[in-house]
Amino acid sequence: MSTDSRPRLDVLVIGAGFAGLYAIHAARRAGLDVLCLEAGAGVGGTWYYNRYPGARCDVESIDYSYSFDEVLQDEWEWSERYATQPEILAYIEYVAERFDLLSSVRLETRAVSAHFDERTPTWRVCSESGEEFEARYLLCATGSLSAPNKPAIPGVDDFAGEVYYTAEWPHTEPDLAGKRVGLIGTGSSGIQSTPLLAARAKQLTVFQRTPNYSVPALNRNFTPADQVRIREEYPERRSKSRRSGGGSPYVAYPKNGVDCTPEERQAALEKGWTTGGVLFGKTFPDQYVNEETNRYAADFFEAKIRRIVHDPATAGDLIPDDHPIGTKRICTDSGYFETFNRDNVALVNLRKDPIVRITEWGIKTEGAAHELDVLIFATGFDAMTGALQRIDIRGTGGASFREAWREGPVSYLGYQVPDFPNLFIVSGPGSPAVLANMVLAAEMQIDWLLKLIHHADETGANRIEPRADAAAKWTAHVQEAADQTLFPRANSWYVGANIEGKPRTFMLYVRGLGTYAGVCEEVAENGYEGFVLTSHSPAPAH
Ligand code: NA7
Repeated sequence: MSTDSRPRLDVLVIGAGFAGLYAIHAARRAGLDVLCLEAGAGVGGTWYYNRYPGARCDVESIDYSYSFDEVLQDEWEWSERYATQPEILAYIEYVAERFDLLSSVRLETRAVSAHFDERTPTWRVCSESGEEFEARYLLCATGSLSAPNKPAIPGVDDFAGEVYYTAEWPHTEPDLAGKRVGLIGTGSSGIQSTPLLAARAKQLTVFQRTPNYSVPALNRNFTPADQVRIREEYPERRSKSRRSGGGSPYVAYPKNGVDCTPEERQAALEKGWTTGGVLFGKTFPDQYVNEETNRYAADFFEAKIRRIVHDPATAGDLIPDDHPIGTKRICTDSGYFETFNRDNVALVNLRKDPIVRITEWGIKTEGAAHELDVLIFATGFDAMTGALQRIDIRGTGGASFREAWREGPVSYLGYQVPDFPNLFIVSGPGSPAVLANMVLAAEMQIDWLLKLIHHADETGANRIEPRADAAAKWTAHVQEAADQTLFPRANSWYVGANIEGKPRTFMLYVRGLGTYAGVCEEVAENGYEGFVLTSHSPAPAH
């Protein structure tokens, strides 16, 4: 096939979420010709789709925002400590317009295949409608939590009422007034939506398979004085965040939990709880590595929940006992546990009373028939690998990407996979991804990758790939780093446990953003060690 008619881009980005949009901006700034394919009808990625009631980010808004432009940072005002999905989406759309990013985005263009042509060497990407794109480099910003998990519960298609997925929430808000609503799933999406669904519906029944740890977000509106303070503190805040583990400017209590007196420990946990947010999960530096410290935090949590939830049996059902606190992403909520004190809310513990099947009229569990008008699935995602695996990616010699990750994702630094030259992944397995502030992490990764491309261009190389041994070593290191913590104990999506048949490997780099950025910097300083940069003359077109 001739390549003459097809414009050849420098960089083709897949996905116009936070990462993909920044990639457009940064690539342009680097003088590269860039285009981005986005399956949705608008930009925003995960924040475009997850518009369910109560959807918010659990990273503070002033941290979960771009840092690449100080003027942008200065002119945008977040209204709340934890922004709602509409405000985050409005921000993303604002940035897209302000930097004219939309002119490089093809909306409603789902990439379905990507094949590497060794002769040129370029990537040829095909959209669902059959359109083809060709680029020297393919940058997958496909998201960590973007491929919805739709569990095949028996009878799932039989239900005659309304069905919604939190990850594909309709643009027109469903009217739940007077309706009996069933909610399956008690991860972050289920926990955030529960209080609002309960307030809108006649009756809400929450079907819980595994109880989850959730701490009060303690969200609040920012005052004008906050806005001044935020601007004053921003430079320092950003620089601390980049060096931190989680991409936010917080430090743990200065002492390990096991070295504290009981009073000191209690006070530190109380401070974490009343500060609000996910950082309760990291109150002590040893909380993720030491079972004893983790237990203190879990016991503290349990006492709080027993005080909030009036019915002791319901409280008991809501308290996790299957994983150390924080080893599944801790949730943050605004009145989740309190909602179970309402007369119109019921909890079904699926461990005691499992679902037999979904029927035309609702959900039949072993012990009861739950008649419903609306069924909502907050059942999460085929996280980290799902979005990439849904594209038919072929590398050198026709190597299949799905096959390459059949036993778990292998990558070098989370960026590249052997046999898939010139393909880069942002926020993928092997990177800190969702264990850190995704926006700062994506900026860091994209800046780093563009420097690598620049280096290749400067040295006349047109093919970049990782050494197989470097990828194997990094992948083993990611697992070993996790094995030194309590993280692998949880049946979380971090290990793929939420998807049947998915290989169990720990997919995220637990040592944090600052450490990861340092490793990447060192690799670059050492001449991009572990990467192979070569020059291939394009073969003449036929
Ligand atoms: P999560 O955290 O993966 O939660 C999904 C929930 O759905 C969880 O409670 C699951 O139970 C439940 N689930 C999944 N499949 C089933 C079936 N078949 N039956 C019953 N219950 C089921 O996804 P979220 O969208 O809430 O949050 C994802 C991330 O977004 C979150 O970590 C934050 O980082 C933001 P399980 O625990 O697997 O037993």
